[in-house]
Amino acid sequence: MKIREMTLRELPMQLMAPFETSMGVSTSRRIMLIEADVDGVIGWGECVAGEDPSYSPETVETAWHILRDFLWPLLKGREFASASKIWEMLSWVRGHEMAKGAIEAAVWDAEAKIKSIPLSKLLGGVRDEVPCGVSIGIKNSLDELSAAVQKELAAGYQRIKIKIKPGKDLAQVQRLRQDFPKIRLMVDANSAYRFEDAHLLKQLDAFHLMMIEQPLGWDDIYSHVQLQKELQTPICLDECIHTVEQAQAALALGACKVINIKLGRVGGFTVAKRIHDLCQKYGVPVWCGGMLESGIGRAHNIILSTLPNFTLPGDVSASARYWAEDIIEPEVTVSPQGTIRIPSGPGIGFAPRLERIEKLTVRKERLV
Ligand code: OSB
Ligand code: MG
Repeated sequence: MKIREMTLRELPMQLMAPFETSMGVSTSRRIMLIEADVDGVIGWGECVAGEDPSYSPETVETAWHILRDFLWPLLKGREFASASKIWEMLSWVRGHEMAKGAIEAAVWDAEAKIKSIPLSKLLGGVRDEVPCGVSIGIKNSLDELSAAVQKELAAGYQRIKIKIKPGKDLAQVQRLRQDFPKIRLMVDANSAYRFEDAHLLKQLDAFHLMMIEQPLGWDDIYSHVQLQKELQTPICLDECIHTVEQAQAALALGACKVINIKLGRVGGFTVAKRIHDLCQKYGVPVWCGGMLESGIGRAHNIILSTLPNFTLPGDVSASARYWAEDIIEPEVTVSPQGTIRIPSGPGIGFAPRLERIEKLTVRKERLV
């Protein structure tokens, strides 16, 4: 296989509602897409880098720069046997996982389309539907939060995650446990706490949370080891895990009992699968995280979630929760049981809506 050319695009898309986390408020996304022409077949990928470097050091601008100036020159004109070789071809570039993951995922889509099989089959997926949860942003009042949870439960979602930050934590969880005693509930702090807050985080043990996601520093595995010793609630790492080696360290040292895998954060399907396999060896379950993706990235997340150790509901939810109109056909929908069916068509199985994508595009660069 050879990548003949690739096209980068930027599409501004307005979110249905502002999404608040401990890092700030998002009202819109700069969606970045990649089309890779592999032997004449187009594969699609989405770069999940943010508008700012608050979640990870990468941004849309750094990803564009790295893709155009460094990753494309490493790929241009080179023959490779399968998409599983792309990660190694890019290894000269350190970090920049979101930039790498975008092109890597596009080539996986293209390979599955060349072979006329669903991408989930090419990857080794075992599910024909995946369980879904939702991630709910920080709200101004407890009533508003409770109503938001009620709405998602009514839609069928199997687990609720709420964002927390100092001052918006214990009272929020307490209220939800009072209103919904039995639901599968978890919290995500996006690194808003320090180890010195252990006394506060310990109080969360009373509420039977499934897990607490990324309470401490984004690159601080050591402090999570110390904190997990103090907590009954399982810690789930998100921001800390960019590589198989970091996953190995976290698992061996006991920094967490769950890992959230995001394709972009770990540089694509090859590393995502390796982390998945490693967690399985440790008996540690994984779930698929989200980055407020358009339908393209969402489709990749759904497919990743078909691997056997994705046993917990992920942050993979319906298009309509994010966008008035998505850029794929059909849009992603969730059943009343809180599941998404895996499409049976080749590749990602959702068709990019080319006309709409073209209309929304504000920047486009073809690399040949
Ligand atoms: O920490 O999981 C996170 C969104 C942007 C950046 C980081 C995170 C999130 C979410 C939203 O939680 C998940 C989604 O619904 O896509
Ligand atoms: Mg998270």
